[in-house]
Amino acid sequence: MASKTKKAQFDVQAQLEQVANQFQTLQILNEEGEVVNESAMPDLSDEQLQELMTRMVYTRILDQRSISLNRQGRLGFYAPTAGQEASQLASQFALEKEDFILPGYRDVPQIIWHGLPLSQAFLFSRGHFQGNQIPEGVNVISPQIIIGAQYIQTAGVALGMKKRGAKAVAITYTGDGGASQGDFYEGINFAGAFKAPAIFVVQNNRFAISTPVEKQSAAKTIAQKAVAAGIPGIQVDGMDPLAVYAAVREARERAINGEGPTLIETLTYRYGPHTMAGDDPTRYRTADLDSEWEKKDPLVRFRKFLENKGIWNEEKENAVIERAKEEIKEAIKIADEAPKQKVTDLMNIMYEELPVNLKEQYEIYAAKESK
Ligand SMILES: Cc1ncc(C[n+]2csc(CCOP(=O)(O)OP(=O)(O)O)c2C)c(N)n1
Repeated sequence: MASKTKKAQFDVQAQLEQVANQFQTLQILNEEGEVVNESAMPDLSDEQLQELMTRMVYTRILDQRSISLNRQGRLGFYAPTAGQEASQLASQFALEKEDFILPGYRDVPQIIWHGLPLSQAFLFSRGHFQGNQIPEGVNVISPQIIIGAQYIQTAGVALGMKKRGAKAVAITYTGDGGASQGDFYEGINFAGAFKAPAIFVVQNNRFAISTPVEKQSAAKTIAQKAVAAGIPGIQVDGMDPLAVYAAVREARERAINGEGPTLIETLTYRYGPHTMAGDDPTRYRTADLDSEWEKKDPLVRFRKFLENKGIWNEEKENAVIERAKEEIKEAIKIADEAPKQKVTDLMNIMYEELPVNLKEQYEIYAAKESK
C-alpha cells in the first residue's frame, strides 16, 4: 500500500510571499516629476541633472533617426530604445570612465555615452567590422546578440578587475527574457561567490519579443533571483532616472568597496517594436497597455522636475535636438565613407594566424578582391 507523503513542516506559500515582498520598487520621482522619496535623492549638481536630461533627449532623437535610417535601408540591425532612456542612460551616468560596459543589442546608447563614436555604432548596425573595433581607452565591448552570454563575461571581467586591484566595476544589461537563461544564473552566482565588482542590470520591459514577463517565470520579481546567488537585489522604477541612478551608484560603491555584485531590475517599457526586422507589437500588446506606460515616460517626468527647479526650458531642449540631428547626420556620413568590407578583412581580424583550412580560402578571396 502506498504510504501518504508527509507534509513539509514549513509553509511554502508564506516562504514565496516572504521573498517576493522583500522587493519593493524604489522610486524617487513620480510621474508628475515630484520627489516622493527625499531620503534616497542622489547627490547631483544642477549641471549633472541637465547633462542627464541632455543625454535622454539626444537618445530619443537618435532612436527616431535610427528607425528612419533603417527604413531607408541605410542601417542594418536596430533595436529601438524609446521608453528605456532612464534605465539605460541614468545607469551609465552613474559610472566612471574606467568602468566597463558589456551591453546587449538594445544597449547601444550606453556605449555611445561611454565613448564609442556614433559612426561606429552605425557601422556595427551595418555589420561592418570597423563598428567592432573599439577605440583604445573606451571600456566597452560590442553589443551581445546571444541572450544572456554577457552575464558570464561580466563576472569574468569583474573578477579580472578585482585581481588587478582596479577601483572599477563591470556592468551588464539584459532583458526580462534574458533573466530566464542559464547564463544569467551562472553569471550572478559566479560573481557572488567571488565577490566580483559587477553590476547586473535586468531591464524588465515586460516582453521578450512577444512573450510577456508573467509567462517567463513564476518568480514575482526578477530582483528576487539575487537571493539564490547570495547577492543583493533591488527593483527600481526604470522610468525614473533618479531612482536608476541612485541604485546603480550605490551598487557601484558596494562593488569597489569589495562587497561584491548587485542585481538591479529596472521596470521599464519599450515603446517600439522588438527590432526593425518585422516585429509587430500590436499582435501581442494592447493600446491601453502602451498608453499606461507612456504616461510614465522618463523624459516627461524629468523635464517637469527640471523645469520646476528652473534649470530646463524649451530653448535648451531644442538646442539639444538640433545638436543631435547635426551629429547624427555627420556620423552617418562618416559611416558611409568606411571602406567596403572585404572577406579577407574579417579573416584578418578574427585570427592572428590563419588556421590551415582557411589559408586556401583566404588566397582565393585575396585574389578576387585585388581585381
Ligand atoms: C541564446 C539566444 N536565444 C534566443 C535568441 C533570439 N532572441 C533574440 S531577442 C530575444 C528576446 C529577448 O528578450 P529580453 O531578454 O526580454 O530583451 P529585450 O529584447 O526585451 O530587451 C530572443 C529570444 C537569441 N538571440 N539568443
